[in-house]
Amino acid sequence: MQELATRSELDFNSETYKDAYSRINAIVIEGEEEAHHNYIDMAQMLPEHTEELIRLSKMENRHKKGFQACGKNLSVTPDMQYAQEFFSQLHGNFQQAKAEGKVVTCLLIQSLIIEAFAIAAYNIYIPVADPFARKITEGVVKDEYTHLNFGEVWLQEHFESSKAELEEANKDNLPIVWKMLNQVQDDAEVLGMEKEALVEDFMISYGEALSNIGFSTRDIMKMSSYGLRTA
Ligand code: PL3
Ligand code: FE2
Ligand code: FE2
Repeated sequence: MQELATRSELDFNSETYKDAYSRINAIVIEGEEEAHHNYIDMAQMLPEHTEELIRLSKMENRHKKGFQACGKNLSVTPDMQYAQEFFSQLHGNFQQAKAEGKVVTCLLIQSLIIEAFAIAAYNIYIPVADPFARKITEGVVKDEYTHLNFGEVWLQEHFESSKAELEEANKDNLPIVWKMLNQVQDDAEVLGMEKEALVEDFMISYGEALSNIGFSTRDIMKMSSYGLRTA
């Protein structure tokens, strides 16, 4: 009910909407761009999965183009510098893990955290999006589930040897996600997206992934909310 009320009040051509969209659209474009590169990097780190990871990287590039079209459709210029700063900490952590050959950390950052964040954001966005962006986002979110699944399957198959590194990487990176969410909260609200819904959806996707990998309910509770209260 409330969602419908919010939606009918949205004016996709108002200056307020377009101003918020210039940042959110940039964040999504930058996120897809970084995901594209991250899968290319992981293709080199996991030679037995090179082909599949290159395939995923190409999907990310298509997602980027789709979201660029969404901005153009609303005559919005994405603020790419803002978006690069928005991702800088996660980006830095991924680069460091890559330099140290820590593929488990790379998988956690990209295939679990970023994909779960994207799935939450896109699912919450779809019902309040303009018709053009809704179509694009519906196609994209389907792909993101397969990206999350890649990380889940690999980590589940290597659970015992990855467990400690996953817990460590979760501690280092989950608090960054809560900060990012706080930072985007006001703009997301202008687009009709509630922070609580984003947190809830993220926790569901991320928690399910941790469960499929092999973590106990107790571990999942601890890990999926790490740093949330102090964010
Ligand atoms: C990897 O496939 C995608 C990486 C993108 C990350 C997106 C994070 C989005 C957070 C901003 C919340 C608003 C989303 C609005 C959707 C257009
Ligand atoms: Fe994507
Ligand atoms: Fe993805």
